[in-house]
Amino acid sequence: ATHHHRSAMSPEEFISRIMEAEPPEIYLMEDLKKPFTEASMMMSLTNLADKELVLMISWAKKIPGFVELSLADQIHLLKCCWLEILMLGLMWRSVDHPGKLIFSPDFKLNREEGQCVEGIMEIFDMLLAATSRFRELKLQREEYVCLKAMILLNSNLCSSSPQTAEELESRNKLLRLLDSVIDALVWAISKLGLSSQQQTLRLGHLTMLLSHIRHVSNKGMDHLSTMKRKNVVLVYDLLLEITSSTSSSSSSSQTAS
Ligand code: AOE
Repeated sequence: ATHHHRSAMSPEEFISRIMEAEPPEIYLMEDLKKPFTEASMMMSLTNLADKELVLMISWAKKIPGFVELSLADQIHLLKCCWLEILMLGLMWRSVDHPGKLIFSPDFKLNREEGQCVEGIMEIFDMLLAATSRFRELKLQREEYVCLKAMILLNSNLCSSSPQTAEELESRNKLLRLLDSVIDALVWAISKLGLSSQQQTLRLGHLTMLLSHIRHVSNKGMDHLSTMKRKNVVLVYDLLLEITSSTSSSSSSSQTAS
């Protein structure tokens, strides 16, 4: 009775669609005046994140099926996972540069440079540790894009249970979408020429890393809110980006705050 209609898309096609959705490299294009101060480093990080978040919204919309979810779900998913997505991207860019965090091609930091921002070295160390783990596993690009889509689609799953018929429908779409991403990741792993035992273990290791990323993201959020209390970080309401350009909804101005 719970058999879902599978989407028409093959795992191969799904992966190629999310590969195409990948955002371009972002350059900070600032004269980084070293040595950094707490304010200047946080300013550069915030400027970078601001550009990345705009691209993240267009990225999400290119994931097959995402824009068919209710607008409320789209927003909630992005709200829950934006820092995890940024962090996984950072880890991917940094994977071939042990000891360094490649925020962008023109903004690379090592852990010692974190000294000027209170509490940031602890986050840097967690980011570097997770990055090393991906290096050990030799994370492949196909796997990386699947994991990123998984973070987005999984971020919301355990919160409020759907009430209305519309919420229920969106929820079911979301679950089918998650099935597609899991299939895609399994397919990507199957291309690597491992024994089926090794494939199963790899799937386990990769998905378990997502709980570390959630953990680091929560720590990063705590850190960001202590920074905000010190007025170091500017916050932009990027949700307008979603609501102003979605075609599927008739109520596109209700979330403007
Ligand atoms: C990680 C990866 C990356 O590519 C960039 C950054 C920049 C800042 C870094 C963070 C990171 C890693 C963890 C750090 C953090 C600074 C302090 C923390 C090092 O320890 C993040 C800068 C974040 C700036 C805040 C921007 C406001 C975002 C608001 C988003 C929002 O309100 N909504 C609703 C979500 C919008 C969805 C797209």
